[in-house]
Amino acid sequence: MNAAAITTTTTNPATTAAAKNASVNNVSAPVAADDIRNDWQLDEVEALFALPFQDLLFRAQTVHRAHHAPNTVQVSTLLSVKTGACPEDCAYCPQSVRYDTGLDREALLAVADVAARAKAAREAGATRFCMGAAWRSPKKRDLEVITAMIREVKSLGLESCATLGMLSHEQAKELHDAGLDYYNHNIDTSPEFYGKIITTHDFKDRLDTLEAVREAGMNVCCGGIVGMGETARDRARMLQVLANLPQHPESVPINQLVAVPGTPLADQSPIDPLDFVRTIAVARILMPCSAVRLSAGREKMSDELQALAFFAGANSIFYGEKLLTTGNPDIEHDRALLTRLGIQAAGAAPTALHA
Ligand code: SAM
Ligand code: DTB
Ligand code: SF4
Repeated sequence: MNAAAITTTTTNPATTAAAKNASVNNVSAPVAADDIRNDWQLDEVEALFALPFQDLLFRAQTVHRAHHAPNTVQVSTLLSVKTGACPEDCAYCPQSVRYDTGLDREALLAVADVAARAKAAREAGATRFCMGAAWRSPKKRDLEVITAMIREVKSLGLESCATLGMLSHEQAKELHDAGLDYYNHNIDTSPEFYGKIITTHDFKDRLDTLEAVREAGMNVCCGGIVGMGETARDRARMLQVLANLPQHPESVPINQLVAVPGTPLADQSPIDPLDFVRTIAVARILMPCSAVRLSAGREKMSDELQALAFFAGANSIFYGEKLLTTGNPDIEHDRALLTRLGIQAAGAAPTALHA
C-alpha cells in the first residue's frame, strides 16, 4: 500500500512551530509502511507528539492499516493470582505494602481456581489470559505453582501471559519451557522520571528482565503509565526507549494512571484525554507491528475517547470486570461498544463478544 503521502499544512498558530519542527525532522514526509526502526531520536518523537492532532491521527491510522486489520482488537483477561503485600514502592500501585489502600491481601491462588477463571474468560471471549502477581520477583516454590497454572491455561487453548516482577535468565527459561507466550514487564515511564516513582528497583533492572525474557524466546509485553505527573518529554522518552529496544515489544500496554486512594499519586490530576490519544498514536507510529494496548484507565474513559484511541492505533484491550485490583468496564458495556464500533475480537469466534 502507498503508506501515506501525508503532508502537513497547518494554519493554526499554536502548532506552526511544531509543524516546522516536524518538517525539519522529516516526520511529515511520506513514510514507508514497513519502516521498522530502532533508532528513533528524541526530537523526532517529540515532533510527532507536536503534530496537529488530525495529522498525527491520520498518520497513525495509515501506519495501523498497513500492518493490522483495522476493525479487530485482541482481547485479554487479567487475573491477580497473588494480591498485595508487595515490598516494592511503586507510587502508583495499590499493591505496595507501603501504602494503606484498604486492599485485601491474598496468597497465591490454587491452580484449580485459576484454571476455572481462565475457562470462564475463554467463554466470555478472551483469547489471552494474563496472570499477575504482586512480587518483586518470584521465589522458586512460587514458580513451580505458576508453571502449573500456565500449563492449565495453555490446555484450554488460550494464549498465556504473566507479570510476576523481575526474572533471572533461568526463571525466564523455566516460564518459557512451561509454555508461557508473553511476559509483561513495563518500563512504566522515562528513565529520567523513574526514580520519582520507584526507588526500590531501577530502570536498568527492568531492562535486564526484558533481556532475559527475550533471550528465553518469549514475546515481550512492555509499556508504561501516563498521567503520573510526568512531562511531555518523559512520555516521548518512554516511547523512544520502547521503540529503540533491540526488538519492538510484541505488545505495548499504555495505561492511564488509576489514581488509587492511599497511594502517593492518589491526588494526581488526570492527563488531558487528547494527550492520552496522542501517546497511543505515537506508539503506533514508532512500533508499527506491535499490538498497542488500551490498558488501565478505561473505566474513566468515555466511549468516544476509546473510539478515538482505537482510531489512533490501539488494537488490544483488557476485557473483564477487573484489571488486577481495580475496576474495568463491564463485559456487557465492552460488548456493546465493540458492536457499535463494528470491531471484532481477534481470534474469537465472530459471535463470541457479540452474543
Ligand atoms: N509486580 C509486577 C511488576 O511490577 O511488574 C507485576 C504486577 S504490576 C501491578 C504490572 C503493571 O501494572 C505495572 O508495571 C504498572 O504499569 C501497572 N499498574 C499498576 N498499578 C497501576 C495503576 N494504579 N494505574 C495504572 N497502571 C498500573
Ligand atoms: C499492564 O500494563 N496493565 C495491567 C497489566 N499490564 C498487568 C495492569 C493494570 C493494573 C491497574 C491497577 C490494578 O488493577 O491493580
Ligand atoms: Fe509491586 Fe508490581 Fe505493584 Fe510495583 S507495580 S508495587 S512491583 S506489584
